[in-house]
Amino acid sequence: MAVLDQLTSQQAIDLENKYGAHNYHPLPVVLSKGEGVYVWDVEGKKYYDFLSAYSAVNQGHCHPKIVGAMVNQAQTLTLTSRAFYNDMLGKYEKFATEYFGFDKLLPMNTGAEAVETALKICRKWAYEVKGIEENEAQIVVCENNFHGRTTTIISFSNDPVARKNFGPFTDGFIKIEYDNLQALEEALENNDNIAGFMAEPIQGEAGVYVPSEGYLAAAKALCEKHNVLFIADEVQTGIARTGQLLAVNHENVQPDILILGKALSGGAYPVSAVLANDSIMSVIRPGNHGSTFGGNPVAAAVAIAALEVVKEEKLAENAERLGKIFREELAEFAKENELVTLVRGKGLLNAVVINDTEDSSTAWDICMKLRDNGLLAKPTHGNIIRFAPPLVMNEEQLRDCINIIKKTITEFKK
Ligand code: IF1
Repeated sequence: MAVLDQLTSQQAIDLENKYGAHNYHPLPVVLSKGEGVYVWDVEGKKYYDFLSAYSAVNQGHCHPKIVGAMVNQAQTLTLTSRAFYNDMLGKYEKFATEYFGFDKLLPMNTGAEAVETALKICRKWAYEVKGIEENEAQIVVCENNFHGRTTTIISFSNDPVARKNFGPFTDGFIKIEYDNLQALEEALENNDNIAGFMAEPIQGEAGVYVPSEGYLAAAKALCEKHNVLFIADEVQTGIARTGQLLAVNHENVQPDILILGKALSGGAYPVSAVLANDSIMSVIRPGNHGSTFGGNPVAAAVAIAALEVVKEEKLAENAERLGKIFREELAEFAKENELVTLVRGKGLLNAVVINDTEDSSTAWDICMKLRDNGLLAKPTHGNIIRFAPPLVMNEEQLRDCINIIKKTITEFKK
């Protein structure tokens, strides 16, 4: 078999199993093409994508404008490193800072790198601006968080599978209950060493857990009162997914540090960023931080196009409108179907909680049937199915998908 011969699904799965590290347990479907809200497997079967690469593909698969910008830039200049200037990065930084309302942007590639970057900026700010004694800074984070997979980030995870046997871990983090303002207040009070509070505006991996209304605004106010930076990890919730450009916009909150990734490129290329105002970002000086690929011209061209698509195609408004229909329809369905406990979410980041024990395989088995019926979704922790289609979906397609979901669950037998 030549390396690039067309494979069957089983051949592709066998190759990954034999030659790839086993760090994932994918749903058995092998995709070879995508367009808009659809993907196709190698046998030509068409599916609705209800994962959107964990919300990276908000703009839809292979968006022509984004791919066009990428191809065009790839044929011109791909990488200079930051040892030299390139003629795209500054344009992108101006565009993106004005777009999100910050003074400065620091470009990286993956979400985890951007989270690491935010933590480093926060600590340096604590020592050089807030005046915390060196090595004493602490950052408050939330239980059941997901911020990525580097050693520092898993240091404050409480997922045993993500952590076990990867220690020793990084110090300097305090974990509090999510959506609990009193816990935050207690952590901030009587502790002058707190540098920042980092949270996901909606906890994704925890099962699309939407905090109480007002939580983010009140948390931001508490941070201000205690001179602590409010760090929003919008890697998954950002860029129109929840029905606003950022999930913090639902509560009119401007974070001190904003972390973006995933849909910043529309899924075409790894692009992440940290945004902050000058008073914070100015602690970063030459040599403090960087990346070979961060801020490369292809990433810059792709990100500009991806952000333009979000506004041109009114993706936030669409997510808001379709999200309401999705939750209304499935909440109705949950009343009559005993397998569905509830549906929750915001915009087009939603989850359906399956009525079974956390360790049962029901959610997985339903996802297999959804696959058979032409819709791809993935279970998360605790028998929950996440539903997050590309935001370029239209109402007719959404209603078609709701019917597939209802039919699949109605016919499902444990
Ligand atoms: C995997 C979940 C989603 C993120 C937030 C940073 C990152 C992520 C809020 C890191 C990444 C991913 C990565 C993916 C699974 C996934 C995920 F199920 F684990 F929770 F999206 F829902 N902050 N989320 O959600 O970004 O370094 O991956 O670019 O397999 O690890 P990254």
